[in-house]
Amino acid sequence: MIDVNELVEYLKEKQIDFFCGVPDSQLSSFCDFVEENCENIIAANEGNAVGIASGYHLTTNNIPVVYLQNSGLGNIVNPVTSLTHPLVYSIPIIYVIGWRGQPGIHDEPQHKKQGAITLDLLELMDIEYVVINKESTFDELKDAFENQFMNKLNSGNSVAIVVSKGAFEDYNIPKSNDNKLTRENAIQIVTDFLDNDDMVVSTTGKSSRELFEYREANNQGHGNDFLTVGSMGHSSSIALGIALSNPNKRIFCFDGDGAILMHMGSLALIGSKKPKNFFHIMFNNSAHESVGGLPTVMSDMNITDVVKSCGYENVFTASNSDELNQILPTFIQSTGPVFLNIDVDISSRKDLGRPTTTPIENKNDFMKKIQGE
Ligand SMILES: Cc1ncc(C[n+]2csc(CCOP(=O)(O)OP(=O)(O)O)c2C)c(N)n1
Repeated sequence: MIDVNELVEYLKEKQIDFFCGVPDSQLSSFCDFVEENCENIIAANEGNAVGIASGYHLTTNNIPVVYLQNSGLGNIVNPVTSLTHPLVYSIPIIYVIGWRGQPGIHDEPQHKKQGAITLDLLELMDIEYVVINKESTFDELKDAFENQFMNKLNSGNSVAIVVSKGAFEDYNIPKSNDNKLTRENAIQIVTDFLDNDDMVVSTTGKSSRELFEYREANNQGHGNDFLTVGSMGHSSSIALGIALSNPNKRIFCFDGDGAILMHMGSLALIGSKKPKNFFHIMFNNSAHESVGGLPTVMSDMNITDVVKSCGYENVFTASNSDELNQILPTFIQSTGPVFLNIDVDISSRKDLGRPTTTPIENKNDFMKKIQGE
């Protein structure tokens, strides 16, 4: 295992002390450490991080570090191939990549394909890499830097540390906000207000898992819910596609603040298309709770102003269960697109399960239900 402190100190000696990225649970020690001890920007999405890192390099000539879960590789393909690649501007970046879905290690379905192609993708993009795992030592990683990486970086190429499960020693910073309502409780309260005909598209991470468990506990089946297990940031677009072609059904998007920020352009499209049956709910902990709880910039902005100026018809907010229970009857009778911000704390149950049905079963049940079979 590698001590993140030792790694970061080593990088700092080389003037590598700028970090930017999107947090990942497998990288949580690393992300927590740089958040507490370094110049660190938590980006809206991974492509955004590559852009910021490139800007940093242009003004300092120093080498930035971009961290991401491998599910974010898709978001960096464009800036890696058309901005930082040696055939274009040749901007060196060190990537630290959490390897979910690593072949041979059990993981969730959304990680399988990305896990299988992670190293190939890096090769295709000409990013040289080392894989670190539980057995790896700092000296091995240091050797890779000295003998492989530094030459590459100094000639304008990017490199990657691909991080298997358990490769970093534990490091944890406490996270909290002032809210009392849990996301799980808020999801349960909202779900209790829905009719049997209402359809839900829930976002990536623990929101979908909490919704799944609540349906299970209530014996409601899962046909009303499309769980966006991967594809972070796209649940509102999926919900928009559904809402536009099913104007007679109410479509609820259960979103997260990190997910909304990741692909915020979707808000403008929803506001512009104005589906009357679109109900957008953001469970707002201003954090990436599902992957360790580091902050998003949601607390620095006024989301209600943003959605209003995007063209949403109505906007509501609730900060505790009483307010939520009071607002919900009006909210669900409103003309969409309508937005509800619910402030929630940064926590989740330790024993929270994962969907026991497969994505294909989920899709089939959902399609049956929405097509009225
Ligand atoms: C493209 C991409 N990047 C990163 C991740 C890892 N990831 C899964 S859930 C999550 C945090 C989601 O944050 P938010 O939407 O605020 O919901 P919360 O977990 O706080 O409820 C992240 C970063 C991912 N699945 N996909």
